[in-house]
Amino acid sequence: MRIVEIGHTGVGKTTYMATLYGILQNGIEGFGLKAQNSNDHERLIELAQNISQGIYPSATDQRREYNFYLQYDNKNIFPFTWADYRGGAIRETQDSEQARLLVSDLRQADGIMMFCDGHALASGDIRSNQIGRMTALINKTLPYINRPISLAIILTKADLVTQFTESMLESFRGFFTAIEASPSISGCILPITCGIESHNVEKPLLFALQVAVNLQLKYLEKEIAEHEKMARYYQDKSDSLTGILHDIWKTIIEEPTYSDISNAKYQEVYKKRREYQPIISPVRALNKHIEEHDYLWICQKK
Ligand SMILES: Nc1nc2c(ncn2[C@@H]2O[C@H](COP(=O)(O)OP(=O)(O)O)[C@@H](O)[C@H]2O)c(=O)[nH]1
Ligand SMILES: [Mg+2]
Repeated sequence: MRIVEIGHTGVGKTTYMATLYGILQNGIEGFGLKAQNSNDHERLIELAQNISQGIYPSATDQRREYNFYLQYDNKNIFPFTWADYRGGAIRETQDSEQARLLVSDLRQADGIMMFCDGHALASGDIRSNQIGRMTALINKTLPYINRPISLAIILTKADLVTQFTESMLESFRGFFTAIEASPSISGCILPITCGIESHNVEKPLLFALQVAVNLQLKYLEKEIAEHEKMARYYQDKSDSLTGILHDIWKTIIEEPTYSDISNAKYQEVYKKRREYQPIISPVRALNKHIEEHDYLWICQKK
């Protein structure tokens, strides 16, 4: 699973990722995040500890990629990659290396998190967020995406905003319309705070996860149905008179009988069901979590 975060410099991407990592060390709804690289782990934990004391990170100016394992019940469920872009990439010309990487990353993403400085937005400072450029970038990418993905718009520094109003969301209207019209893209917008007191930090991740995990479940269901169909097909064959004769002959020449093939297919079904079982309850937990909370706007595709 790949998450790409974009947003202008200084809006709070690194702060967010470190805070999230810190929170997830204790797990949420059974989910956890573990850096594959121990240096990343230490760096993120240190940043998270500082942020929780009100000490924010210094600016990053590089694209950084973090490789995590997503865990459930302390077991790795799948690898999880997180690309954190330096804000410059969204402003640069077509042929800059960073901008090229960003576009290709967006096309491969399972989840996009778009960061906007909520405080700047509330103060009517649209320019410092580069919302127009981000929207243009994403709109350029959407036609290449035909699988379910999530797009979470994160309004950072919510602690500095008394209230988010409808009119503050005006610059996102086009996005809402596009997502509502898309058959496969789920979207949401919500305010978050990172600092001594954090708020809503886990929600954008849970939202992205729900979309990705539901997709995985759907694939598995389809695979199980196909195996089951084949198993039944060979069982019916082996039950017929010609099938019985065929199987006797195959037994003599020591080759797989219809009955053997059918059994092998049933084994596959059994194996797939065991794969499927551990994801069911996490998905339920996520569904519950997402329904329970208030987003400024949310649109989920089933
Ligand atoms: N008050 C407040 N300030 C924040 C919050 N998140 C980030 N900041 C401030 O924004 C600055 C830039 O954050 P950073 O994560 O480096 O932004 P990035 O360039 O997008 O990675 C930080 O140094 C903080 O001063 C937040 O939730 N609340
Ligand atoms: Mg940063």
